[in-house]
Amino acid sequence: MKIIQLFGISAFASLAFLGSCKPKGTETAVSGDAAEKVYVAPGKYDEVYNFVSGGFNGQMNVYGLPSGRLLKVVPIFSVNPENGYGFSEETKPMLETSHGFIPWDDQHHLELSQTNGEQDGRWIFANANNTPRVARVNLKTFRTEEIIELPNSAGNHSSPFITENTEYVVAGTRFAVPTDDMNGDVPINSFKENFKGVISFIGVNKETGDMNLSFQIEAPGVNFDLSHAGKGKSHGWFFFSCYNSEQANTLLEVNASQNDKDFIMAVNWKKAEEYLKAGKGRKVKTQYAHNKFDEKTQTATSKMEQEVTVLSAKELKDICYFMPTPKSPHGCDVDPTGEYIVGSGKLAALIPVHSFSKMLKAIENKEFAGEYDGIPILKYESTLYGEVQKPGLGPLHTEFDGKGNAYTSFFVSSEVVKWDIKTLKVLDRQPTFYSVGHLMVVGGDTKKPYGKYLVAYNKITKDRFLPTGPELTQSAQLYDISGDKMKLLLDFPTFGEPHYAQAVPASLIKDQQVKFYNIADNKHPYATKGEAESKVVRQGNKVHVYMTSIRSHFAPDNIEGIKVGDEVYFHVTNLEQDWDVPHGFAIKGNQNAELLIMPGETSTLKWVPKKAGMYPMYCTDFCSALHQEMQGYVRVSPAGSNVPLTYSLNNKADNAKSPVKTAVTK
Ligand code: K7E
Ligand code: CUA
Repeated sequence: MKIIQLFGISAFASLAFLGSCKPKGTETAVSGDAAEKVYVAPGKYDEVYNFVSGGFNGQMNVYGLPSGRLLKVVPIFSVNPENGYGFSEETKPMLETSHGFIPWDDQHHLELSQTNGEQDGRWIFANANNTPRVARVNLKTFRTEEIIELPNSAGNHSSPFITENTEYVVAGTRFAVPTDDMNGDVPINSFKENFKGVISFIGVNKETGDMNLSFQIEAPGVNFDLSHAGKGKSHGWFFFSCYNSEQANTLLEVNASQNDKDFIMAVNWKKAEEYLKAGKGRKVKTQYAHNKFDEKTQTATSKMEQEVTVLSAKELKDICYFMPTPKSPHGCDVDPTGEYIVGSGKLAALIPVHSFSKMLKAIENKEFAGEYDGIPILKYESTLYGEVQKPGLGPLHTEFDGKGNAYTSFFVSSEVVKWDIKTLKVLDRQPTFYSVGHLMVVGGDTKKPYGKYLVAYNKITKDRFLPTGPELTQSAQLYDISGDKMKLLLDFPTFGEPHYAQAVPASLIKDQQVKFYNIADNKHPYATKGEAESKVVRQGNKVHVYMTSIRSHFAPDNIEGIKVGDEVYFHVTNLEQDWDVPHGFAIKGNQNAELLIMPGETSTLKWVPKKAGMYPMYCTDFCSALHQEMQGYVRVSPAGSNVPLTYSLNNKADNAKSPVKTAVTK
């Protein structure tokens, strides 16, 4: 999110002072023992996994903390040539949508699965902002296993936040849009009649993690921005910040900044469940893709779903309530006890803290200030616990340390501010370099934060790293929050544009890692479980190569008789049964990317040679001392040629032991 542009327009003079400013004290900000605290000696492990959203690179990046070392890039919503995600035949279906195959998205928020409000290390969920989707990544394999598209939505921003037992992953639409069963082909200025803000509840299977779109709630047409689930005493509720209660459809930086207060919408999802059971939902015809990667076949499938059940917040009076919240709230964060709901108004000069118990009372006593599009508005004073006064400028996001403290990021005044949740007193402030967006405390949005570290994900890099042309690297900063005062420890560069992040003690995840796939369990329809089974099969103009790879050769490695006009599928099975021995596969002229095949896995590269010639293929991953010998040839003849389709391995003129075999033709 490029908030800075919010403040760029001079017509909006009252806000001109809010442009980001460079904090003083860059040099003195780091204390003496910082180096010691982030030093992870060679051969030693980091203490924490940090999962960082990739923003406009569509991926998730995994760092070790406190070192800030990059461990892995996990492709989720964008194709990744490095390992063939979205390029191999097996993974292409993961990126199917109702708009067809989409190779990219904008990934903002991540949320780890929880049990009883604590991290359980099973899955991490990710949102796609542009073409609304939610993904689930398995933390045993660090692979994206499932992606579900969201109908009736656009700009899936307040997502993917989860309930305390991962009952639901929840997603609110940022753009209000006409629902899919309405004609979306309407004048844009019919916003007020036709546009709705829909919230999706995605159910998660406790054992398998499988997602399904359980129901949606149709709410007024506003921009839902961020959210968090209630926890503990507020379990059963969900909270969404929204802006544009003005319902502007143009020049939002001015027109959606008119109202003194927008809202946090409280959703009673247990109540919504009751209405769903009672059949109060409307079945809406729509189309959305549901894509799953099956570990047994190592293949993804994409299914087009046709219907979703929608509950109307307007008709079912008691599932949604609006809590007025100053100045276009962005972050919407719930403290570890579930009592305090913090709204961060991007343009506010204070931080309002709502009380869950006061909210319940206000609902009971009908302390309403009116209605907004049929939804009751609670009185500001009735739900307000208190306001943090003069905290800084441009609050965005808040996390918690489990010791009664909150940490809020301030974009405009470029700082992290620590304050006491009960007394609402500011305890400490530290500059960030520069203009922090999201921040994250390890476990900071769960019932039991781990605390210790805080990371600021900054929007502006300026002078922090060696310059690299017009675009500078993205920047994160690590703080020690174990003492009374926060201490800046480290700068580290990040990929894409990080927004939210999650982190978990490494001990929860590191010992559950899948080391390789058991070849005996490989149910891929084109698996080749031994070199002797390798073969080539022609079916019309389709040629299937059942190929194996093992240090350091392919079988077969000589193929002749491919013709121009053929579609060749290299199904490469990696026969290795050892940790971290992938083989790669690429062939001259392939118009996709390499394959990177894990031990015991089968992956498929589609190759359509355009002209006759000799085509070398090779392994791209340095797998042994003789990796450079891991290569072969494919001979391509003109269409209609009568060169027979043959294949071989180790067929030398003076060695008849490995004869050339003729392809099976079906
Ligand atoms: Cu960048 Cu959560 Cu999309 Cu705030 S959002 S920074
Ligand atoms: Cu296999 Cu290099």
